Amino acid sequence: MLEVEFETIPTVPTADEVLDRSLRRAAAKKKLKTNIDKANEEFVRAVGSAIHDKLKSVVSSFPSFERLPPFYQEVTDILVSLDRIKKSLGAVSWAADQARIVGSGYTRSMRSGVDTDQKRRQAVARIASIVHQVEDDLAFLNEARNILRKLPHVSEDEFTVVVAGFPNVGKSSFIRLVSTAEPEIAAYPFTTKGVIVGHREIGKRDRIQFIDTPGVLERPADERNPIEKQAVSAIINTADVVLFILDASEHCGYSIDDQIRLQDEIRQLVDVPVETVVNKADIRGIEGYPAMSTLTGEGVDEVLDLLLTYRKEATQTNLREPPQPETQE
Ligand SMILES: Nc1nc2c(ncn2[C@@H]2O[C@H](COP(=O)(O)OP(=O)(O)OP(=O)(O)O)[C@@H](O)[C@H]2O)c(=O)[nH]1
Ligand SMILES: [Mg+2]
Repeated sequence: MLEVEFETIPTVPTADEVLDRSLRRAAAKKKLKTNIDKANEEFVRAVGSAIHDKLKSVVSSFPSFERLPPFYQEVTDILVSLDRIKKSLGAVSWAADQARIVGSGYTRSMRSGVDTDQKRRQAVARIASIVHQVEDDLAFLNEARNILRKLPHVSEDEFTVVVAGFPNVGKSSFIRLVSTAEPEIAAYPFTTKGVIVGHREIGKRDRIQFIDTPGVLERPADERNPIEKQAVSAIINTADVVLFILDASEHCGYSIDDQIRLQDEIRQLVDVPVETVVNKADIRGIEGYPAMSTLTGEGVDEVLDLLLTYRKEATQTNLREPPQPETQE
């Protein structure tokens, strides 16, 4: 399983923090030298290399986005812009190299006979200006880090049901009933603002992954907001089966026709099965679709059983392993 390491990205320091820390370290080294020229030389070399190391460690604390699963690449792009992250990482890496180059250049220039105190001050000013040039990049990377670390863990290996539909139709109510996830439920649209992951144990050793998504409106893809775009990305990139929930009561605030059009769009977007069920059947059902009510619990087990039939098919076709006998579960 490819682990997504967003949670382990440490806080990205500000430009001033990078400078203060490196100057303090270098000052400690300078104290060890008794000859003033040697001390200045050591100081400048140490500042350059401390800044180099710190900035490079910022860059390497971010994962290489090309190697992440497509869902994480897309969501990163939706939430913080992949291009901007790459540009900022490039700028910080450049500053790291420049700091070391300038540090060792000044170190070499401190021959006997030159005013090494003056050289030291010039070197520190040059290096500080390099670090300040990437001040905005460091601040942006810290914002990105704060957003990315909150993304849920989506496993690529587990059989995954993605629950989709218009806002307010009862997606989160279903996820709450059948999985470990505890999404917020409320009587207004866009209660769920990001992808939420839960699990359900199947037998003793196995589990499936349930993904709750924000509601999606029936409108052109480029008009969708970032919340809807995350939902579409999860549907396209993570689902083994999509559970599309219709609200026939229209209590959600949207017409059945619009909901069916969205369902058709999603069927076109994915290669996996899309199972459509009608929720809020305690108010109203539609002929021809399985019905459930997350309020009364009616029909929910049947919907789960239906989803699990896809899991068996996926197990047989993907893994080419014989299904486990039912009696052992
Ligand atoms: N009568 C009835 N109400 C339901 C049922 N399921 C959900 N609701 C209500 O519908 C509203 C929306 O439920 P949520 O589960 O938050 O819907 P959602 O699809 O996750 O909504 P978003 O996150 O906004 O997209 C809440 O007021 C629920 O109590 C149901 O089976 N019957
Ligand atoms: Mg929800």
